[in-house]
Amino acid sequence: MSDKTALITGITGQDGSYLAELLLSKGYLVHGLIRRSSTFTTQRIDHLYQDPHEPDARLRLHYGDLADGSRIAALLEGIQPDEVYHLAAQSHVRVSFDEPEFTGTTTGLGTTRLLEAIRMTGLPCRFYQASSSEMFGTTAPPQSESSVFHPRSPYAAAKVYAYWITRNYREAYGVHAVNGILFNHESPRRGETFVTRKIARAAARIARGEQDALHLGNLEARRDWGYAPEYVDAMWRMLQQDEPGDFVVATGTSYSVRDFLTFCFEHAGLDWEKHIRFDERYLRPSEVPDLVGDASKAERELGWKATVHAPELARIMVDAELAAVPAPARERSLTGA
Ligand code: NDP
Ligand code: GDR
Repeated sequence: MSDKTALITGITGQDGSYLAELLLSKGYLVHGLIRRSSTFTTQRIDHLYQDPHEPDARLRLHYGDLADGSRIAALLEGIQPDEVYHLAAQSHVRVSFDEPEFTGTTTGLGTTRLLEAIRMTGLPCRFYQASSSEMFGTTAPPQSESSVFHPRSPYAAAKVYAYWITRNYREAYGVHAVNGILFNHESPRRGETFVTRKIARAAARIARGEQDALHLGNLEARRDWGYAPEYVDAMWRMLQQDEPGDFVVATGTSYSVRDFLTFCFEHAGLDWEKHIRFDERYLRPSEVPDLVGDASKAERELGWKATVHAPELARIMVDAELAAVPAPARERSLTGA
């Protein structure tokens, strides 16, 4: 068991929740940064909750925001983490076209605020940056660590900035900082407005007779979809390396949105063509057509390889929706998300 201390930003998100589980299972003391909001946003980590009044609680949560650099510095000073996993971001590509400036200040500059806090406090901690396959944009597949970036959204542009500032702090100040360039990864904990969860959720609701139609945008985009619990293991492995580096994490396979739709609806015993409606609000002003990752460096140097591919992922997600307690539809069609 480890006696290390980790700080996770974005602990209430999909990846943060799986990573917190993984690190707690390894014996880490886990600190999480959460945003203050008028309602609780901790549903994905409520099962990990530990009474903070207990002196040996292994999960500790702190209020803070990526926009607030002095708060981040104060937290780092107090927590003295061995490892910082920076996962927090405005992570929705379509929403980033509506909120480009906000996306820049959180998804982009948020990384600088953390790195600068590490530099100023002089902490010898290791730093993980949640970089994204979206940075490759229109670069032809397969995409690897040496592929050219061509960001196609304010989100992707902010992630390219964050990627380079992470490398800059590594080169300029010797921070042990790594970029995990993760391709799409999904799970039953995926946010409801990302396409895989939206489809899996609708398939279950239609099968139960709770809704009839699902509105979607571009069905031709191709993505390399993996399973989130496997991907957080790759994050951890990256920070255990003696030398910091950058790693692509992917399955190496690609499927279209239409394929994923077929997998989910067939698994729920449905014909998707009877239920799908096109809605242009879900189109992006510029799209990323085809992502397929080459994760051979991660396999070689981290001993990591994906085992769950899109067809099985679709079954996992639909089964989780079918087993869940029915909830009201929450398609936020006004925002195009
Ligand atoms: P989610 O959208 O599920 O989670 C995002 C997290 O960031 C949430 O905990 C959210 O808090 C937090 N957050 C957002 N804005 C702020 C802010 N201003 N201050 C503090 N916290 C904030 O993302 P994922 O778990 O899917 O992804 C994790 C990271 O990995 C993100 O950076 C994403 O861009 C990146 N990534 C994801 C991939 C994927 O396929 N999932 C692929 C490649 C990269 P709250 O709960 O309060 O909203
Ligand atoms: P992505 O994921 O943009 O790849 O970013 P998303 O699931 O939003 O879109 C995937 C593809 O599906 C198409 N699409 C739709 N998308 C959404 N959200 N809603 C729809 O109704 C819809 N119809 C079709 C999209 O056009 C797109 O081509 C995710 C995020 O997690 C990022 O944070 C992360 O960096 C990347 O994955 C890798």
